[in-house]
Order: sequence, then C-alpha cells, then structure tokens
Amino acid sequence: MSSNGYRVAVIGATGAVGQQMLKTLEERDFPISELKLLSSERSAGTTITFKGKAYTVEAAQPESFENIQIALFSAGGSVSKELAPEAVKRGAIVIDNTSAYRMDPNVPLVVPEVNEDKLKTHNGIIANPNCSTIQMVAALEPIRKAFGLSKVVVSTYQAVSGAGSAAINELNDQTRAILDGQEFTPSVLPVNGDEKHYQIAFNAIPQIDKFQENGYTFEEMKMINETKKIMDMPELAVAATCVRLPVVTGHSESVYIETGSSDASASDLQRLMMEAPGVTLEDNPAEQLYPMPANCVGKNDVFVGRIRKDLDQSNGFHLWIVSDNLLKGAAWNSVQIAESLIKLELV
Ligand code: NAP
Ligand code: 3JM
Repeated sequence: MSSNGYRVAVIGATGAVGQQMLKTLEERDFPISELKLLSSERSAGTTITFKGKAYTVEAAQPESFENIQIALFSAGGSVSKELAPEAVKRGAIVIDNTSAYRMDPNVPLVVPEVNEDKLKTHNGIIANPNCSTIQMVAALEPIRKAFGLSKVVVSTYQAVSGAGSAAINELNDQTRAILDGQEFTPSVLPVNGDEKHYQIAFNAIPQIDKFQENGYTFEEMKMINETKKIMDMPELAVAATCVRLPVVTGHSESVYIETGSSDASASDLQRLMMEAPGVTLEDNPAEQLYPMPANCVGKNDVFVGRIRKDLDQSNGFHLWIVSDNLLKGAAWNSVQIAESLIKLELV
C-alpha cells in the first residue's frame, strides 16, 4: 500500500453493480490512494462523484491497468475474459464479479464467511460467486459445519436488478405502461440480446440466463456448480429452479435441505443463524416476522426465516433466505474480498 491506500480500478463503474461497488467502497472508507473508473466507449467522458471528488470515466483497455493494485470487474463475462488477464499481467489482483472464471480450478471462488482461506491460493484472479449462490451458502455453511449437509433443493424469486440497469428500466417502463393502458414491447428479459423477450411487470419468468443442453438454465447451473465448489463438496446433491420476479432489488429463495444427521431441530438451525457471521435471523411466525426483499435493500446481511422441519423427512428442513443481490450478492462480497486480502496481507 502507498502511504494512504491502494490504487484501485472499477470496471463497469457506470452499471448497476459498479454503482453499488462505489457506494460500498465509500461507506467502508476503503483505503484508496488512486481510483480509476472504467466503462465501455458509451459512458467514457461522463463524470462520477466519489467521496466528493469528480472522476472522469474512461473506456477500459489493457493499458488502463498500468500501476493498478486491485481491479474490481463487473462489466460482463466477455470483458473479464479479455481484460482480466491484461490487468493481472500488469500486477493487479482481479476480483471478478462475472461467471467467466468461477469454475476455473486455478481461481478461488470466495464468500469470506465460508472460505476466506482459499484467497491464499489465488493466482491473480479471484471470482465472486453468483448473487443467488452467495446468499444461500452464507446461510447453509454454519448448518453444514454443525450437522452435515447431503441435499439442497432451491427455488429462487429473483429481482430484475440482477440483470442490470436495462432490466430495471424495463420493469419500471412496463409497469407504468400497463397502469396507463399503453402498448409496450418487451426487449430485455429473460436474456438481454436473446431472440424472445417477455413481459416482466405483473409476471414471473421461469428463465434466468440461457438454457443449457440438460434443460437447466445457466443461472441454475451456476447455483449448482458454484455451491459444490465453495462448500468443497463435489458429492452434495443440489437442484435449482431460478425465477425472475417484478421486484427491483432483493433476491428471495425457498430452500429445502437435508442435513447429514437427524439430530438437528428447527431451533438448532435458528440458533446457528443467529450466531452466523453476516446472517440475521428474522423468524417469528407469532409476530409475522420473516425476511422480505423490500426490507433487505441497502443492507449487507443475508436474512433467514421461516425455518421449519420437514413433516415427513426427519433430516429435512425448509428455509427462506433473502438478501440485497447488488450488495452481498455482488458489491459487498467483492469489497469484503478486497478487505480480506488486506487483512491476510495478500495485496
Ligand atoms: P449493467 O447495469 O448493464 O452495467 C454494465 C456495465 O458494464 C456498465 O458500466 C457498462 O458500461 C460496462 N460495460 C459494458 N460493456 C463494456 C465493455 N465492452 N468494456 C467495458 N465496460 C463495459 O450491468 P450490471 O448489473 O452492473 O452487471 C455487470 C456485470 O456484473 C454482469 O454482466 C455480470 O457479469 C456481473 N454481475 C454479477 C453479479 C453477481 O451475482 N455476482 C450480479 C449482477 C451482475 P457503459 O455504461 O459504458 O455501458
Ligand atoms: C449476472 O456476460 C454477460 O453478459 C453477463 C451475464 C450475467 C452474469 C454472468 O454470467 O456473469 C448477468 C448477470 C451474472 C452472474 O453473476 O453470473
């Protein structure tokens, strides 16, 4: 570190994740001596204010990374594929928010509450998991540690902000059009740039990211493969169904798990959630207390409630897990990784 901080670049600084990244860096008072804000040609030349100082956004290119120590990437997989190696070549540590390197065996895939130690094995690139994976494993890891884990079946209720600022605009515009009785043509969801687009306002779309040959979507396969990698359990049975909802921010998940032993009770799991780092228990049916996306926006924690024992399966439990997808799901987890790198003296 130079005298007053690190030389940091944010790639995708004008996007939904990049904006939260800057807000989080500011809130955490992350030690920065020099800040470079990068985007595509489209936003180059625009100005972003960080800690009261105006920065001009530049178009990202290999030379942008000269002298950078920490590069936070959230500009899509193809940008990471092209530019992350260029940043590493120039001596930067890359924290990548895209799916480009997550399953690469040479790249640690890190949720600090779960596997911070894996940072020590990095070779320049560290991958930030998918938003839906992060909030789920943060809640499941303490249960795995205490009682073992053999099976996970998850259905998600995901917010549009996970698909970028174009999807947020699409939801707002469609909602307004429908309420005003106006015509509209869907153009962003389920997959921006794909052939078919569907209405998201007042709807639910059971497709997030592209379909794979096995009938699962890529988002579902991310959850399945990333969960096994982060928890270091290739044998764990995981199934996922990912659904997009007309919610702006905050992903919800209905999760069924089977623990390794039949010794656990619902109150054991509640106690574990109460003690888990980065997790807040909100679980009191008598007072209708449970997590909801509208209440988690702007908060870094993962919120868990509705914890029940399955009525037929003695080692089966149901949980409801909610978090701000742009914070713990993306920006906060990335900044947390950067803070861990400093703490472990890896940067
Ligand atoms: P977004 O709102 O659409 O923003 C995209 C950002 O990438 C903008 O800053 C854009 O710059 C920039 N960009 C696009 N093409 C570029 C290029 N060729 N070179 C440099 N910059 C480029 O999307 P978002 O929601 O912020 O998400 C961005 C990426 O983060 C996603 O594609 C995804 O890979 C990742 N992500 C990860 C998670 C997670 O779960 N960890 C969650 C959401 C997103 P302009 O302003 O110039 O267009
Ligand atoms: C979340 O490469 C792209 O166009 C981005 C697709 C994308 C991803 C991804 O695969 O990196 C959009 C939204 C994610 C993610 O975090 O997996």
